[in-house]
Amino acid sequence: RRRIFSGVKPSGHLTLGNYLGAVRRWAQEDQHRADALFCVVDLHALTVEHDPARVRRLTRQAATLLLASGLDPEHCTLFVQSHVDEHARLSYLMECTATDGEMRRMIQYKEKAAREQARGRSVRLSLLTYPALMAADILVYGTHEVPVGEDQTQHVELARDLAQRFNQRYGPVFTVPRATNPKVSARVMDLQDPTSKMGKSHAETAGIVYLLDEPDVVRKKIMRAVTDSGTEVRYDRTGQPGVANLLDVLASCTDGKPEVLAGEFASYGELKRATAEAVLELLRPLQARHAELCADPSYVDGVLRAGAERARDLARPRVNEAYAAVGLLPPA
Ligand code: AQP
Repeated sequence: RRRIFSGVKPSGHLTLGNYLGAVRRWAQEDQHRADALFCVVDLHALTVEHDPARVRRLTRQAATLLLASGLDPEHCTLFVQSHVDEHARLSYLMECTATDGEMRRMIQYKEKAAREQARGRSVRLSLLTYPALMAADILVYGTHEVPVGEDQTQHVELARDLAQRFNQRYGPVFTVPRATNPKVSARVMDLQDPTSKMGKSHAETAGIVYLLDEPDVVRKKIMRAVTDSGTEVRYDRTGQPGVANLLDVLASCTDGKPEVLAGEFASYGELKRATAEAVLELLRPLQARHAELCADPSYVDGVLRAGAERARDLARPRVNEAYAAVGLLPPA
């Protein structure tokens, strides 16, 4: 059976971008067609300055939101990365496989390192080596497919390269994975700055729709979205990025085509109203289910405990094999 792995990082509250770019597909398609593992990748949240209590809270919240989005423990394995030691164990071998230059070329590293420096903070070494841990997350399960938004594709490609290089050097230990992106909404843009992606850890929150935003807040954020000069609703990602982003979101929520939807609106205001309603429609059941799950924390704990047990059992033999393959003496 094909294996799928993907994750979310508890570096902020989950956004509409996370949902449309990744989580929705995990729930609606991936868990039903493959052996799917989904993970709250908490170690990755330590790569920038963080508040420990907040990371702990966001980890639980992310797991709860994944369940509220429809991940079903009967159909997939859901767990927290730090509960499965094998990720960190394999990460070291990935650091021994990757090169310094490869890591420094990652777009996300360049962007996030610049952001940390602009805030007067030093850049943690783990921000640079992040893709090695992410490669370990993926490769440790013999993953075939990694369903992600566009921003993570470069990291999955690096994981591919590392798997191939490792196999060439030491023998065929790893499956070579590939990234898959959704057709629409692979990159949801910030409503206030439609040339940059909607990111959960950004300091400016007016352009970000969080999955747990109140309906009034969602409406306000979408109605205040930056559009472009002009009045005609056209789908033009470079010429009219703000309008195109709204059309993409609407298309993604309603299963339509952005080019076709463009012809249905006479003004930006109408487009915004329709988009806000479509987003609210999408969030309503998810928020209701989230509230139910919050009332039953022992259920969430049980899911995460069972998920980590299964993940550990799957991961351990492959990490042991990789350790032996590189020449480490197995314990007697
Ligand atoms: N704006 C987006 N549009 C489409 N997909 C997106 N994803 C993230 N932002 C968008 C996808 O959501 C999944 C989980 O993301 P992540 O937790 O790994 O974080 P990230 O990719 O680093 O982006 P975030 O959410 O904006 O977090 P920060 O601000 O901390 O970097 C991934 O599949 C991702 O592609």
